[in-house]
Amino acid sequence: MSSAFPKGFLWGASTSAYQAEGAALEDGKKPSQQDIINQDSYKQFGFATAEIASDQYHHYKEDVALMKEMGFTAYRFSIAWSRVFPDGVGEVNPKGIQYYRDLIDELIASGIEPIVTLYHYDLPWTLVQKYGGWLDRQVVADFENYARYVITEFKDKVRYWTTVNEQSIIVQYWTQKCYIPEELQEQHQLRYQINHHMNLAHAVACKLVHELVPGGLVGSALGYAPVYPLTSHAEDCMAAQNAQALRNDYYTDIYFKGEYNKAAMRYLEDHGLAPVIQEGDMELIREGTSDFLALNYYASECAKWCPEGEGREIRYSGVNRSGKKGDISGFETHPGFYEMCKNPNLDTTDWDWAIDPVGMEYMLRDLYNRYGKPLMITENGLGAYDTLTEDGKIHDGYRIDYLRGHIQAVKRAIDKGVEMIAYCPWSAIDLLSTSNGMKKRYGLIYVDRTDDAPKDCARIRKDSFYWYQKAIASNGADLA
Ligand code: BGP
Repeated sequence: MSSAFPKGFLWGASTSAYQAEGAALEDGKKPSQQDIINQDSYKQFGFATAEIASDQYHHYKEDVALMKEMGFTAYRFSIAWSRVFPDGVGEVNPKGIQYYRDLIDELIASGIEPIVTLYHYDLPWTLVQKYGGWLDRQVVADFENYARYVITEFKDKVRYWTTVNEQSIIVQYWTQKCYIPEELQEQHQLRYQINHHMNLAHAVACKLVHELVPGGLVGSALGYAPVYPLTSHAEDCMAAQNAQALRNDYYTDIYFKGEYNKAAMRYLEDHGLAPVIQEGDMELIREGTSDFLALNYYASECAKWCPEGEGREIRYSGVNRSGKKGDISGFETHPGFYEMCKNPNLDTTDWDWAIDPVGMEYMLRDLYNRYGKPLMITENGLGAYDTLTEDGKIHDGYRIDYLRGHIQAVKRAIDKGVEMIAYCPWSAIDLLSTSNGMKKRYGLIYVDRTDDAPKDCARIRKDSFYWYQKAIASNGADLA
C-alpha cells in the first residue's frame, strides 16, 4: 500500500456564493431566494443573513492568497446566478460577471484549478416571483440560458463543472433550500417535481459542457449519506435498502443510468408523490451524461423498519437548530418502506450529524463498484463551535481529527481501486451555514464575525490551516 495519493490529485476546499460572498445587493446584483430565506431565519432564529456573509466579494484576493499559502490545487465555489443575470434572464450584469472573471484569473494565476458549481440553492428571486422558481418547468429554459452564458464565458479557463448542488438535500429540506409559499408546503409531490426539473437542468448543463468546453468534465454534486440498517434483523436491512433507493439511488441512477430507480419510483407512485414526466424528458436526461460524480459527504445515516399503521405518516428530515446534541426535530419516515433513526454506534456533532469516516470509504467503494465513474469530494467537514483565543488563535484539533479520519478513508478507497479526482472539504473559509447561521463553523480559515455583528470579517488561520498545509505538501502522506 502506497502512503501518498496519486500524482495530480487535486487538494482544495469549497464554498458557495450566497454563503461566502456577501455583497448581496452590490454592483447590480439583485436578490436570490437565499437572500429572502435568510432574512427570515434571521428574524426567526437570529442567524446572520446572506447580506454580508463572509464578505468574500471584497476579500477574494486575500482568500485566494491564503488558499495558495495552504497549497491548494483546486477551489470549488459557485457562481451566483442573480449576480450574472440579476433578473434571472435578460441583461447580463457586467460587474457581476467581471467579479467571476477576476476570481477565476486570480485562482489560475495562483496555480489553483477552479471547480465551478453552476447552482447552489440561490435562484434569482425574480424567477420565484414570476413563476414560483423551480416549481415551474420554465426554470429549465432560463437555467439553460444562464448556464450557456457562463459556460461559454469560462470555457477556456474552467475544466471541471458541477451542475446542481445537492438535489437530494433539496428534496429533504425543500423550504430551506427553495422558497416555497406556505400554502404549498404540505404538497409533498412538489418536492419530487422540483427535483425532476433539476434533473432536466442537470442534463442540459452536462450537454452544454460537452458541447462548449474543450476537454470539459461535468457531474452533479450530490449530498450523499450511505444508509446502514439499525440491526441485522432482515426487516431493518430491507428498510435500509429502501432508504438507500429513495434517498440516494433515486439520484445516482438518473445521472448514470438515465432512469429513475424503480423501487423508489414505485413507492412514490403508490403514494401520489411521483413527478409528472413529459414526453422527451427521459431522452434529455439520457443525453446529459455525467463524467464524474462529486460527493458532499458529512455523515452516514441509519434506518429501521417502519410498519404502516395508525398514527404513522410520511415525514421528512428534521433539523437541529440549537446546536445542542439530541435537539433534532425528528426523522424522515415512510411507513411501509423505512424510518430513519439515530445510529447508536456513532458519536455526533453538536448538531446531531453522525461522525463516520468509515462511511466515506463505504460510500466511495459502493458508488465506484456500481457506476464505475471517477469521484471527487466537494464537501466534507465538521460543523463546530470555534473559539478565538486571546492570542488570536483557533485551536480546532477536533476538526483536524475529523479531516484526518476522512482523508485516510479516501486513501483506503483509492487503494482498493476507486478513481478519485479531488478532495475539497467544506469549507475554505468560515461561512454562513445553511441551517445554523455563523456559530456553526466549518472553515480552515476563521472569519471574524458573529451572527449579529459582521465586524470586519478579518481572516485568521486556524490550527487546521497549518495541518492541511502539511497534508497537501506531502500529497496526503503527512496527516500527523
Ligand atoms: C451542504 C451544503 C452546503 C453546506 C453544508 C453544511 O448541504 O451544500 O451549502 O452549508 O451542507 O450544512 P450546514 O450549513 O447546514 O451545516
